[in-house]
Amino acid sequence: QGFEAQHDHTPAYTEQLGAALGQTVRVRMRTTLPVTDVALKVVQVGEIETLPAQEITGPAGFSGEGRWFEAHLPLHDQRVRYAWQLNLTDDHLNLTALGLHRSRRGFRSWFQYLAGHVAPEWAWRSVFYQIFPDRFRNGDPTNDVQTGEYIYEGRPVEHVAWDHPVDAHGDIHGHYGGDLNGVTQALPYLKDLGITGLWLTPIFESPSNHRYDITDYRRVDPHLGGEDAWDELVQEADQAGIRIVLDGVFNHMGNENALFRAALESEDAPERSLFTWRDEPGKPPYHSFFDVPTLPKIDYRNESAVEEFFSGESSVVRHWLRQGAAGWRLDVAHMIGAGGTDTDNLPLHRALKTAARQERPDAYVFGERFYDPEHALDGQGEDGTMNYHGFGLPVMQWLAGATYFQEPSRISGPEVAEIMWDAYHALAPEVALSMFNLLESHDIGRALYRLGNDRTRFLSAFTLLVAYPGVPCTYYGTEIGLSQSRPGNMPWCREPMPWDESQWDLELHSRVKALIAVRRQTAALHSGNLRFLHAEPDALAFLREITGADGQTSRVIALASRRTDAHEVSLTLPAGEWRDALTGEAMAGGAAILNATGGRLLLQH
Ligand code: ARE
Ligand code: CA
Repeated sequence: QGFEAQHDHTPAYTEQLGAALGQTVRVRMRTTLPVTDVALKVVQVGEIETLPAQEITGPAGFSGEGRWFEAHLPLHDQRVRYAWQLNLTDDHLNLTALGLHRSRRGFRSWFQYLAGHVAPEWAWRSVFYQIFPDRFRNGDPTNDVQTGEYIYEGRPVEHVAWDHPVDAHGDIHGHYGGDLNGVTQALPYLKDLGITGLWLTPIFESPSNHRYDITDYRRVDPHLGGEDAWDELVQEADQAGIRIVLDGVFNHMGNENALFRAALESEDAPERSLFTWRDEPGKPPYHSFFDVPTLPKIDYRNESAVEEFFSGESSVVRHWLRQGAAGWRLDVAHMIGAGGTDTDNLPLHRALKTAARQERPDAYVFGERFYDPEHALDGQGEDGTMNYHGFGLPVMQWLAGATYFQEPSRISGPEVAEIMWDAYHALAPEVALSMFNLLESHDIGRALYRLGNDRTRFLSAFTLLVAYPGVPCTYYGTEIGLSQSRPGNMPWCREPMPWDESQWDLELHSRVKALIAVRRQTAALHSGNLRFLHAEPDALAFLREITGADGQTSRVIALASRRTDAHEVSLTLPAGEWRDALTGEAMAGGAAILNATGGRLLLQH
């Protein structure tokens, strides 16, 4: 009671992340318990090895209490699980990622170290902005798709005026004319907002407005400004300190792609084996994404597909990293493969990642996975995944009282905290920090809309977004209050961005900007650990903490509520002086009653 013990991945406690297989890493723990001695327990093949820990002087400058112990963690496997054993006079306790316990708990709660996994740490410090190019900004009207310019899925495409809201025209056939020239023009705006990363949904030559049906993976769509617009964007973004992650559509290609055309032309075409063929009534004669005929599935049992997209000397993955992209988001990552199960296909994902890292050592590669991603996150494949399951979906279900399908869903604060905590500690810390966090996207309803266009509740959600472990990404237009005209997911969540500032929610914009600034300035939010402090049906709070090698500790508490009325929450703040990041209000550690409405961030340096 009242005793504590601490170990985590931060510099004071873990000498280094990403050390290579076969090396040894110094790990430390601190405790206020009256221990006689401390040991490190490491899972070795077939047994648990118990290694001695030496008492050491804590890092200079460390102001917290307790004695420090250090042990040498041997990296004998890609993932090493370990826990601390704290021996007392006639008893012992165990310290795992879940805290202090009398029993040693299951291995899933032990600390984990990934040998040789180099995380893209720049992404931890970044704030991303998702752009759906056709809808963000029209920088060059001369490259717009014209009405009737070509036929797609049996219907002529249409040019839609920018001020025309998305309706039936906005789906698939409607092109608003947004382009990369527009993104370049908006860089000062994005920089001012605090954005340092962009995720662009597909930009390669394609007939639809979403461009997930790629005709040519090596050409930037001329309707987006072509390669010239890309080169200019990359250069100017670099000047503005903004990196760009591209959308890799590798599970399927577009049915107008030359490879697929050739495969259709003759039964003997070598391209036939890039696809899988079938004969089922009512379905296309080949496997495709959700049986959509325009999206034939690529079969990676064919080595030439692996070469063309991933491993080859000038593969698509390598090509665009050479052209200035900073990483890849893998569309339907769980589907990309060679016909087997998702797990069978993991070696292919590792090959993709290896190629990307050879080309750019800090390339950020993350997969789109709506559900359980743990098996794919061992550090050798994807750096992280889109964090729908462990962040965006539960947070929004809690705040909105509905899933994004508008199904009612009663989920309370303690349940959300449990779902998030469970998803977090299942991953190695540097993987959890590389998860791509989002509240919304071009596939699911806009967060603001799902929250009844209520700015207060939205700011609660956004507070959680900037404070939670992982890489925060906000969807274009969210910051100025862009919403939807009717319920549902796509296409309603893809309204064009209004550039007439009289239509903006300027109050929202300044709050979002302030929260982004706090995220960018606060080390604990980039790479700190996570501990939930409090959860009640309408409110929750967690702590992020980092102790540097110099012993300096930085702490942040995020507090969020789903109520719109002034709403008080009782919390026990860790000792020391605290300051509200936005209002500057000072408060002392200990019992506190705080108004949680709209979300808050409290800081301690
Ligand atoms: C279009 C229309 C749809 C229509 C569909 C079928 O917009 O209204 O139902 O055609 O005719 C892209 C376009 C979409 C397009 C689709 C097919 O962006 O607009 O749909 O191609 O032409 C699941 C997958 C997830 C996937 C989503 C869409 O698991 O990986 O569905 N997301 C990626 C991209 C999409 C993209 C594609 C895949 C295809 O991000 O933008 O679509 O390349 C629940 C379900 C999930 C489902 C999720 C979201 O959670 O359980 O399985 O995700 O909802 O809908
Ligand atoms: Ca245009």
